[in-house]
Amino acid sequence: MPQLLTVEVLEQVRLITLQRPEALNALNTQLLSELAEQLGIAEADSATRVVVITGSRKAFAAGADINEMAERDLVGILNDPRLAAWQRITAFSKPLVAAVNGYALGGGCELAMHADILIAGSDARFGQPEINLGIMPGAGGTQRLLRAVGKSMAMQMVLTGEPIDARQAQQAGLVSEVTEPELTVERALAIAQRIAAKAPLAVRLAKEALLKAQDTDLASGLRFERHAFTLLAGTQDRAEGIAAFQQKRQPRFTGA
Ligand code: DAK
Repeated sequence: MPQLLTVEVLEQVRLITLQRPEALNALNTQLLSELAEQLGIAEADSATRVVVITGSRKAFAAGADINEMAERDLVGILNDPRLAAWQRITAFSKPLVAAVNGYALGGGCELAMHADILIAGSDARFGQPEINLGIMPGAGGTQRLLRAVGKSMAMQMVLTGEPIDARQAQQAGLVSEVTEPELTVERALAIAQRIAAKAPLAVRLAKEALLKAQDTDLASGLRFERHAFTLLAGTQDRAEGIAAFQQKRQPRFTGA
């Protein structure tokens, strides 16, 4: 049973809420492991189409647990069990939506950037303050942030450690929508439910193709897109989608 997060199954959407309020959801090994485990369960459950992850009104997550980090020397970091958890989070193949209120700092910002879609409350703060601790981002913060907000803003955020607010994050392209803080989860769930009604294999391949755009050259990305597009021609859901359009009715996608 997870102890530092809760999971609600809302038909085809799972809502994971980080619950470590006494440390502003700082990602200690236990919380990160529970999160990775729950994503594994969601991955394996064919009824789950989309996952939404959120924190509290005050903090999505205030970073890695600094007290835990203080106990790790170089060898401890090399053998850090959290690395495996981060890899499992990165490998999650279904759509992941983050509903971010309050602080998303350090590893918390990096976790939010693992999401495919970010919805932020107007009070959200995104930052990579590791430089203030004499370290630097270690869970993709330099790579994903630069791709999300561009070089100049990423450099400013990582080198000064100063966060940006929700509006700046939206202008830079890090988040797609800004809501009133009390509506962030609701909006994220509504988006998740919309995606959940689509053909799962098309969603999965579209996600994979979009992520390829971040880490490959254009020709390879286009080749992947063509292969993925062609693969979908073999699915029943494609036939259903086209038939539903022609018969002027809603499609019923099954994932086959
Ligand atoms: N770790 C542990 N405890 C934390 C914490 C954190 N990151 N952030 C907050 N807390 C705790 C505080 O210590 C405090 O606990 P008590 O003193 O009450 O026991 C409680 O949460 C409430 O925090 P504050 O009293 O400080 O609350 P404020 O509203 O005054 O300030 C704040 C909120 C978010 C501005 C402040 O708490 C803060 O600056 N927190 C630290 C933020 C930070 O520096 N984050 C980056 C951490 S480094 C890696 C993967 C990941 C990483 C590295 C490597 N690999 C896979 C290799 C990531 C590194 C990081 O994230």
